[in-house]
Amino acid sequence: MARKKAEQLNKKAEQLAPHTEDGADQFLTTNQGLRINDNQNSLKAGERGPSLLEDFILREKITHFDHERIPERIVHARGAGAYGYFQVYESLSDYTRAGFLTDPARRTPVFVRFSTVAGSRGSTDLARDVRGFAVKFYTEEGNYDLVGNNVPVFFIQDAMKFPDFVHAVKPEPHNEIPQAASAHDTFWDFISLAPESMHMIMWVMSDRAIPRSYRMMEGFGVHTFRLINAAGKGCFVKFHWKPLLGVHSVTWEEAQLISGKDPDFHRRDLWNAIESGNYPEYELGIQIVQEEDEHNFPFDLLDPTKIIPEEVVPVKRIGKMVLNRNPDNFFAETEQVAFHPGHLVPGIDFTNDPLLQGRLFSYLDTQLSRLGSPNFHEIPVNRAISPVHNNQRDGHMRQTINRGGTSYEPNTLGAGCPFQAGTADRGFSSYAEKIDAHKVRGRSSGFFDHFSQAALFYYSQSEAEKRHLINALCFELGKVTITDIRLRMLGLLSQVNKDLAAAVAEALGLAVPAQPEHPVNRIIPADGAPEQFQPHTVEQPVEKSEALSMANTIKDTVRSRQVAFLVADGVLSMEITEMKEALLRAGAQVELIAPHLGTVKASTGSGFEADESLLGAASVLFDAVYIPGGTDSTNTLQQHPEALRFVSEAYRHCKAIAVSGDGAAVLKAAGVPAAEAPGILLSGPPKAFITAIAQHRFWERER
Ligand code: HDD
Repeated sequence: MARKKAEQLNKKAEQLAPHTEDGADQFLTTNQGLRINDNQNSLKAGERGPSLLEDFILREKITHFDHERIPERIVHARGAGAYGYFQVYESLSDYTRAGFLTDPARRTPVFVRFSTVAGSRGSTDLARDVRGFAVKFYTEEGNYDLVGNNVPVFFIQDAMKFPDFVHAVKPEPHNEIPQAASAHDTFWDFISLAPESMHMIMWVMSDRAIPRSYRMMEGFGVHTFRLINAAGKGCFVKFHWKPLLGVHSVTWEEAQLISGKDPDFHRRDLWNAIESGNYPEYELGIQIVQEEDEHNFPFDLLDPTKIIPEEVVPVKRIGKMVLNRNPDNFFAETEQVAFHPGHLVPGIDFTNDPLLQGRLFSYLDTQLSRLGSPNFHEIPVNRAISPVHNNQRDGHMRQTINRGGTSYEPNTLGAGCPFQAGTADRGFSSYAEKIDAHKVRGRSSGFFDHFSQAALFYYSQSEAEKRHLINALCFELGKVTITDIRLRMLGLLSQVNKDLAAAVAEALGLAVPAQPEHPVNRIIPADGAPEQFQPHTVEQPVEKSEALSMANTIKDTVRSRQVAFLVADGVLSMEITEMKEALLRAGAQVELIAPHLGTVKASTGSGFEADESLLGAASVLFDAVYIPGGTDSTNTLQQHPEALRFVSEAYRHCKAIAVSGDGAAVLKAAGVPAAEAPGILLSGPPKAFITAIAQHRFWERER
């Protein structure tokens, strides 16, 4: 029902329909439409004889199978996608002439793909990593792709270094170890020689790199882009996605456990949320900087390792994206979707950010090897909903049948068609930026403050977030086997924050080098660089930014949160029903976990069906735990090692736990110091539990 409604509202869904196949109630056929009468046996010379070469049905089937795989993405190979729509709240015509940003009546279909960066297609969702957040807007003026991440900055400033960076973070080339992890020598060797990465390192060592859900993370366009209005006036813009469920993460221990219990955790979460009508929602935000203010910041707007603090330029929320439909086929849609920062619409343009400039080459190029043909735009998920007419022809797997005798322009034989579009006809024209410069291989001197914003990020974190960040660095650098690399990292960290460096040094059993060796000599051109190109720090306009800490995020909803009820035979029925109803009303989801599957006998009534057994379930897959009373039930749970582990893990991971009556005995048996502990509710109405779950975590329990 929900799917039907979403489809009706969406031009993209209409366009996909004729390409969508459904075998229900249909005969099995070959790819040529021939009905097959035996799909179990190959054609043989006698029942015990050899197979015959003439078996075209067998050959077609096996040939297709042999070619099922395509190269995975060189980065962002692991991902999950969904369809939905975007709608702007009010016209942004002061800034841009992009139709989807100026017409509040328009619902623009979107396809979004979330991803990790380093791991292979089959790797865990819970790697410590940046998450990709790529949005394809199927606008009426052509496809617009906002290919961003859940972190607002990047590791490097120039695309020239991207292959080196990716080689360093990917599994090491001699033994292909480790998978989907940055905790290894080559990554930290590279980072220790690239001080420009320090701001990004703060983000990826923070809990932002282990999100609770794709639905609970921010997205950023990262680069400064440009908006252009109908009068041709340009301004700079940074794009933000703000999730309406708030920004939340799991702990590193949880992430590692989830990787074993359910490596598809994020993918499953996204899928289930959409199937159950809990549509992920994000507001699009923009930070606008007028051209005349370009140089009024202590950093360069073109430097992708810098943010504009929200306290300096507020984020204006301009519209909402809702994801309301899962793809029908993972390969056809999520795997074959092709994003490209160069897919632009009139009213939006690039800046000279040197990272962005390199990306403009890379994404088109990579689709040619990944999808195998310049006709990848004809794959249904990639097709624009606006008409496509040009003189590009032929190539592998061409699907369009172009009519007419001309495929060149200008022409008279085809009456000059297809013809160019002027601005009034929504033709794209590049922003006429004035450029008068020497051709150089170099960077602006404004790019060399590598530490101030890293320090700003660290300083803006809550105590718990700082602790997690330090622990992450200790974990990662602990996996490094070369002492020199660790020392270089301590040198760099000490330039971000002395306490941070000291804490990491202590865990590594090292001392912070007194004179941190400046590794910059390794990254500047062989001819050396003058003083202003050496790393330096510049005072920032703010000391602290609230927006950088997840502690300040929205904590007012339990919508789609997963709550485990631990129950056994003899459980008090009333205590289940009352709590369950309250949680469901608040939008949470409940699963009954019992020592055995099937019916759990209750104190009264016919009992309850268990959703999972304690053997199959795991606390890390839930947001909160409830233990209803009932002497037999709680006695059984107290004797059950998996029940005790469930509870003690939930406690260690700082989740809300509620008990009723003698449920408290289970906490005691699990070694949970219940009295007075924040987030542990020994009695009280369901409302108190709901408020506690909405808090996400009680980090104060960590100490
Ligand atoms: Fe990239 C994929 C995001 C820098 C080259 N990138 C890719 C995806 C995301 C990003 C979300 C996955 C898209 C999908 O789901 O299909 N990339 C970023 C961001 C960057 C960035 C936010 C910096 C701000 N990327 C970057 C650089 C280069 C690339 C500097 C090369 C010069 N990225 C690629 C690629 C990929 C890609 C090789 C792999 C698969 C693909 O493009 O389609 O072209």
